[in-house]
Amino acid sequence: MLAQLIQDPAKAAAALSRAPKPELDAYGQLPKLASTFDHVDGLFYFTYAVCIFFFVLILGVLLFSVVKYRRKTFDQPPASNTTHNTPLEVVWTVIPLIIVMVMFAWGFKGCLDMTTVPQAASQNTYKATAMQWNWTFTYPNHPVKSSGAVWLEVDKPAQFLLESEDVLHAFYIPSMRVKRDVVPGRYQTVWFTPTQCGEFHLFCAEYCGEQHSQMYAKVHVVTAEEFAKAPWNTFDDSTPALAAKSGENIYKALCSACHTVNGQSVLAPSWGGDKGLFTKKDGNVVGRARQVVENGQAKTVVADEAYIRESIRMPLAKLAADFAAKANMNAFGPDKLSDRELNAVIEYMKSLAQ
Ligand code: HEC
Ligand SMILES: [Cu+2]
Repeated sequence: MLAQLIQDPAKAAAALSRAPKPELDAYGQLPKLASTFDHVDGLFYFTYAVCIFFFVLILGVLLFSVVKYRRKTFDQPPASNTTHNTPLEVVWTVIPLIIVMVMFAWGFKGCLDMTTVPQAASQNTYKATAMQWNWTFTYPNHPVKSSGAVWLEVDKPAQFLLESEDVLHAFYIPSMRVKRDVVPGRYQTVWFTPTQCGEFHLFCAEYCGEQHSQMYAKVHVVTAEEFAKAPWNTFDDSTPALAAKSGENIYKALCSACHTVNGQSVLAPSWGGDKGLFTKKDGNVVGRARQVVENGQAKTVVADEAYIRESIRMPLAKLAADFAAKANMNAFGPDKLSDRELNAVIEYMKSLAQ
């Protein structure tokens, strides 16, 4: 949300610095970054050139005629009485028809190639799950998922199965010429081969609610060597400090669209500041009192681990009183946030205690 970005200049700066800066070629164009370029860019420039050619031609003839054949006196007779010219009309119908047929055939072939998944891609299938307002990725042969970023191996065809948890979204990687709607209740597929290492943007290209503009993820294209190290697998809860760090990463990927940690409760209760979930008392971290609504009844509870766990697994059980009327949080079940990940998030919340 814009207001939130403005209130938080650090977040705004981070969002801006996330824009990838690929090298442009001599014509100021992107180099070929994915297999899909062959089907999209040539046709795009062809259409563009045809449009410019006819724009100049038609406007030129028009301007020329307006000047040359304009009426110079009121009683000037028409220069010609011609009303039809059959050969001319056939020509200006047939030539555009041929051009449009060429565009159609070219586009249709590209469309077929882009929707026919080759075997190599289907053997390297990712799952991308869209939900308001983030992306989560499941990898072909790896148990650990990632949110907010995905890693691909360069020169290896990849297929994405696209699913939505809630509303219509769209999977859009402009620099790879990839775009497909993500429709709730069905799987969509899309495939491509990234051909250059780098960092690219994945956007949601279907307006899907308040935080739609923040629904983006990073696409990392890396070498096979780098990929084998599973760079997305950064989860580590071996010490409380590492768990808090891992919890922060989860927060950034899944929760920061609504929750802040700086004490500002704009879209959802903040986890930090003087209204945070935990506070320090005699050197111990303890839960703060929370005003909640349970079954329509207002009550006060202590924000302990049990309350927080319930708020994440079953957000509707007890609603934070200030947000009871706009409680829009999705439940994060064990399939989306494992128990260890949930504990890491709680560890992070505790690290925010003041
Ligand atoms: C779509 C926006 C949204 C997202 C994303 C979201 N939340 Fe929430 N959350 C809310 C709202 C709104 C409330 C207040 C209403 C309620 O209690 O359910 C809330 C309440 C909570 C509470 C209770 C807070 C309190 O002060 O009593 C916790 C804990 C919580 N969320 C944790 C999480 C975690 C962990 C994540 C990420 C894994 C997350 N939320 C993602 C909107 C969101
Ligand atoms: Cu979306």
